[in-house]
Amino acid sequence: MTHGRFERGLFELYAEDPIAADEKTWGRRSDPQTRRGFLRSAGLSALGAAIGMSIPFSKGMPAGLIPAAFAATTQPFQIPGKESGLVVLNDRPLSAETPPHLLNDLVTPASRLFVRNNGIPPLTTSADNWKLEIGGESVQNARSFTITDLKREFPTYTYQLQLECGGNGRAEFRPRAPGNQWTTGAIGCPEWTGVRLRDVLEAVGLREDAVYIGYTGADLHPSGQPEKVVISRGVPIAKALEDETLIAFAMNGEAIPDLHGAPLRLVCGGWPGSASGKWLGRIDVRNRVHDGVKMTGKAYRVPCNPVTPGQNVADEDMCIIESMPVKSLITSTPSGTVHPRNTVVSIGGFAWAGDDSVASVDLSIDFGQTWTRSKLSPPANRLAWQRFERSVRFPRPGYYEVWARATDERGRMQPMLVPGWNPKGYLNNACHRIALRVV
Ligand SMILES: Nc1nc2c(c(=O)[nH]1)N[C@H]1C(S)=C(S)[C@@H](COP(=O)(O)O)O[C@H]1N2
Ligand SMILES: [Mo]
Repeated sequence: MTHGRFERGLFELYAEDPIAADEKTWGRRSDPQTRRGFLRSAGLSALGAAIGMSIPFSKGMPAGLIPAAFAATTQPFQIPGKESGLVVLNDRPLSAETPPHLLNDLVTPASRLFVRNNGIPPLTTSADNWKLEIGGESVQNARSFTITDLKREFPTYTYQLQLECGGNGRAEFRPRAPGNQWTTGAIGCPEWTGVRLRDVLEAVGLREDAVYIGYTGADLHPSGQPEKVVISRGVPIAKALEDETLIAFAMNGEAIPDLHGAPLRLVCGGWPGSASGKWLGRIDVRNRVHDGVKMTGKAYRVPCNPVTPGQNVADEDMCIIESMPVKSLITSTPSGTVHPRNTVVSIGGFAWAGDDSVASVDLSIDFGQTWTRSKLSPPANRLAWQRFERSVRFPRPGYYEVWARATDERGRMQPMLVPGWNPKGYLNNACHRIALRVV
């Protein structure tokens, strides 16, 4: 790069050291006087040169935001049963996320649903001899069910339910949080069919002191040691007894795919994906908060009170994540598309809000200076994501970003910047942004 004091390309700098690149563009982080939310003129010309065009609303670009045009592109890697566009974050155990534009279906197809394995999937996932044990200290009559028993003894329900990993968005935390560096793609909303956990729990009988359920799956620990449990999490009884909490045997009208927990999985929509146990072999009804693997310590917990980024937090000051926060994703248009001037671009996507529903989704094309309301559809059922849509006209040629911001029915809104740093990088519900060019 030949502009001003930029000896190196901004793309390269952003890829390698986003903080240094950000300082070059906006001014020093340590000097709030130079960071009033305006690009330095050297920064503006460098950004314009890197993007290859002018930025009509550059005056409104807030400091500290890495232009969406610099977002990482996808890599080709084929997972059986998955589309090639999925991005593999880890292969042992397998974790892969879905780029936003592959999530444009109202009901997420199996081929496009993210995968998060903590261990090695079981070798045999045949439904025929599968057993689900229900036990624990707060159950009256411990019992084992085959899948045929479940289908015969209880009514079957179908719900469309969101599944989002608690760590979705982790890649944006600074200081960096360890774990899979999910960007935006650890979310999906398939249709699940199964029996209600409530009906099964009522059949075995709960004791008065029941407070929590905990699942155990049939997957193997990455160490290969058979006695080691991979993950065993759960939810409070109130969540377990909700209509939509399912012991599912089908996804999108077919047997659950192996990677997603065949032949039986728990689905607790709106809560961290880790509450939805795959390859479900056992449910314990507990007389205390379930203390299985990855329920304790810092796993799937955030500081009970806000902390300084990078701060050490004691385990006893960490609280279990329950309902996920309000969030949205622009899925109609991949980041980086080019549009002829004067065309109207239809911007659409999905919004969701954990246990609650979404009240509105607003869009901005001028870096958040003004917002317009989109058309928002009701969910297919409680805990399903909601479609938003709006035709957008861009006033003149140049580089734009489209920002989407959802608000839930309780008035809670997505933040523009990455919220509440936490040691494990959970719950990043910052607004989704895409880059777009008009020529
Ligand atoms: N038995 C078992 N259940 C599990 C996991 C696992 O590794 N083993 N991963 C959990 C996590 S962290 C998430 S986010 C979801 C991912 O579900 P998916 O792979 O079907 O998308 O499954 C959850 N259930
Ligand atoms: Mo997860």
